[in-house]
Amino acid sequence: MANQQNSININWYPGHMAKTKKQIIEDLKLIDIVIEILDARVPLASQNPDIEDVIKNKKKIIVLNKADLADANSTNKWIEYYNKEGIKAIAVESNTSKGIKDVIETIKEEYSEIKEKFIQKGRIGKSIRVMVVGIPNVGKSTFINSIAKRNTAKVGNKPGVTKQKQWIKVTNEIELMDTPGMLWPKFEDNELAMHLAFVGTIGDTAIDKEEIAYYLLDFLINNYPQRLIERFNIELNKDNNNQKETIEVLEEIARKRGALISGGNINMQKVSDLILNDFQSGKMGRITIELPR
Ligand SMILES: Nc1nc2c(ncn2[C@@H]2O[C@H](COP(=O)(O)OP(=O)(O)OP(=O)(O)O)[C@@H](O)[C@H]2O)c(=O)[nH]1
Ligand SMILES: [Mg+2]
Repeated sequence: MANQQNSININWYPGHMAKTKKQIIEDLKLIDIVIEILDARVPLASQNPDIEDVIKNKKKIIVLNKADLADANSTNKWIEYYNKEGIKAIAVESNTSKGIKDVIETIKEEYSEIKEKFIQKGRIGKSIRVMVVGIPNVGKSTFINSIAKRNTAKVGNKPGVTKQKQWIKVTNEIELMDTPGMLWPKFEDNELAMHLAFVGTIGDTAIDKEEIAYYLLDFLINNYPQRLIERFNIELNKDNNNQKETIEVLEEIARKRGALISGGNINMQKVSDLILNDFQSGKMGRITIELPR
C-alpha cells in the first residue's frame, strides 16, 4: 500500500523539536525510570526512534495506552514481544485507569533491580523518580492524571512550552515529573505515517483525509472484514464471489449511509469522515493496525 504515499512530507517544527529534546535530556538527569507511552493500536508508528538515544541507560517501561481501542489478542502479542526483548510492557486504559495499578507494581519491580546502584551513591530512602515520554496524542497527560489520581497535567498541552518543574507524589515511594517529554514521530516510513493518520495523530492538514480513509478501508477489508460487514451492513464480495475493490466498498458504505451529493454521486468527504470517525471512536470494535514484525 505504500506506493501511492510518496507525497507524505511532514515537518514537525524542527526548532521546537531540538529544544524539547534538549529539555528532555536535561530533565532525565533527575530520573530513575522512564515510562514510554505508545498507542496500543500502532506501537511501531507511535514510537519515536530517537527515544533509545535520548533515554540511554535509564530503565524503561512501555505502556501500551488506549488498550480499550486495540485488539486484546494483538496487545498480548506485543507484550510478549517486548518481554522477549527484556522490556516490561503493560496494557493501559488511561481514561478509565485500567492497568494503572500494574504500572505502579512494575515501577517498584524495575526499581528493585537498580536499587543497589543508588544505595552505593548514598541515595537510599529517596523516592523513585519517574518521567513519562511519548509522541503527541498518545495520552501522556491522561496517563499522568490517572496515575497521580488528580488533574495535574492539562490534556492537550502545547509542545515546547517550558513550565516550572513539579514533582507529583504517586505513592510513598514514587514521584513523577509533571512535565511529560514530548517527542515527535518520524516519517521516514510512509506506511507508518499513514498508520498515525488512521488513529488521528497526524491530522488531515498533513495527508488528505480521503486518502487516509481509503487506505484505512483497504486495511480493514483485508484484516477485519467481518467488522465492516457488521458495522455497515454491506457485502464485501460480488455476485461472482470475487472480492470487491476498495473503491466499490467505499461507494457501498456511502450509499448505505446517505453520504451522497445531488445526482446520486458519492460525497467523498462525508464518507471519509464517517469511516475515520467510526474507527477512531472505536465504533468498529477493538482494532490493532500493527503486529510485531
Ligand atoms: N479511548 C482512550 N482514549 C484515551 C486514552 N488515553 C487518552 N485518551 C484520549 O486521547 C486524547 C489525547 O490525550 P492526551 O492525554 O491529551 O495526550 P497527550 O499525549 O498528552 O497529547 P499532547 O499533550 O498533545 O502530546 C484525548 O482525547 C484523551 O481523552 C485511553 O486509554 N483510551
Ligand atoms: Mg499532553
